[in-house]
Amino acid sequence: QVGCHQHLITPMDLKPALPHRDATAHKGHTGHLLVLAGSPGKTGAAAMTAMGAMRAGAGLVTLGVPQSLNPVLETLVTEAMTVGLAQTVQGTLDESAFQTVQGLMADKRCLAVGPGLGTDPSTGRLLGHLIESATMPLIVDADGLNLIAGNLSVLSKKQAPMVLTPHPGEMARLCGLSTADIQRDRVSHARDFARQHGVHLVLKGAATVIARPDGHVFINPTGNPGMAAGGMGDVLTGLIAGLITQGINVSAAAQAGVYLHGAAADQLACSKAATGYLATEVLDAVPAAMQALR
Ligand code: NPW
Ligand code: AMP
Ligand code: MG
Repeated sequence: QVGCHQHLITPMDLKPALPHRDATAHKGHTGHLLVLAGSPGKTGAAAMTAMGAMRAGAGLVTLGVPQSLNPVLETLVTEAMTVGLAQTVQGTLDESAFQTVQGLMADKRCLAVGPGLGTDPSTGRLLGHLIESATMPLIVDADGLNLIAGNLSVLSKKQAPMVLTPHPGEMARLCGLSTADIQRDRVSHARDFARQHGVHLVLKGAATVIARPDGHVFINPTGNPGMAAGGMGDVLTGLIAGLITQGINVSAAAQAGVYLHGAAADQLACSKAATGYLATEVLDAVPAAMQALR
């Protein structure tokens, strides 16, 4: 215990929560995730989110991207399936993709939205429709957070559990404060937001704070400054979504995803170098980090 209703995450807590796999398991049992991500210049974020879920053990991943980017994603991600969706003139996802996305959601266990998505208002309206209609857990990151920052009332319309994964800059936009304000009292800001909006709030950065809707807070001990590099957060979104997809509860998935992400990066900081390792290398290190926890 690190204070009233604050808990430092330990491997002992996570071990029983990790997804269990029967000897007879097949990919129809291990869950199917839908990821909506990417815009021109930000295809890597979409690819790393999809791969994060596969590295966490999700059975199937479908990645929905603006249609002009589909050929790029088909090449970038081998194991995930991709779908090209209606796009705006700027090449970001368009509100008119909603009907197609609704069809795609039918057999999914989780929906992850936001990495590299861009902040076009039409994409924002699409996200609003998704929050209102999704009946499976929904994780929102990066530009998905920037899109809801001016319209937090949409969170009261959700039907399903939601996980929000802001870095301090995104949290500042969500709260209408400065990054310095957020960093001064990370726990209070995370807890207050989670309680007020009934979401699981993952406030990233050194000692990531995970706040549940009931106000309970978990602090992550893994991770290192080598993670201050592009793409790291996109990998985390995929990990948490991939764990939820395998059927573990949303709070446990958020804690385990954050812990494993940091543990994989710590392994690289030891075996490779303190800085300069890549987000895609963290992806590759995740299965061993998970094995070490079992
Ligand atoms: P400051 O300067 O301190 O006030 P942005 P982004 C703050 C995609 N990507 N501790 C800091 O604010 C993402 O998915 C695509 C403290 C900083 O200047 C998004 O969709 C990639 N402060 C989009 O790009 C790879 C922190 O936030 C500001 C902090 C934009 O995302 C890259 C920057 O945040 C990227 O993932 C910390 N730990 N962390 C690809 N290959 O496709 C952040 N801040 O303006 O939200 O920009 O995070 O790069
Ligand atoms: P993003 O800014 O969305 O790419 O996310 C960055 C990821 O790297 C988050 O999971 C952060 O918690 C992690 N990270 C960044 N800097 C550090 C640090 N100094 N110590 C530990 N983790 C970090
Ligand atoms: Mg990010």
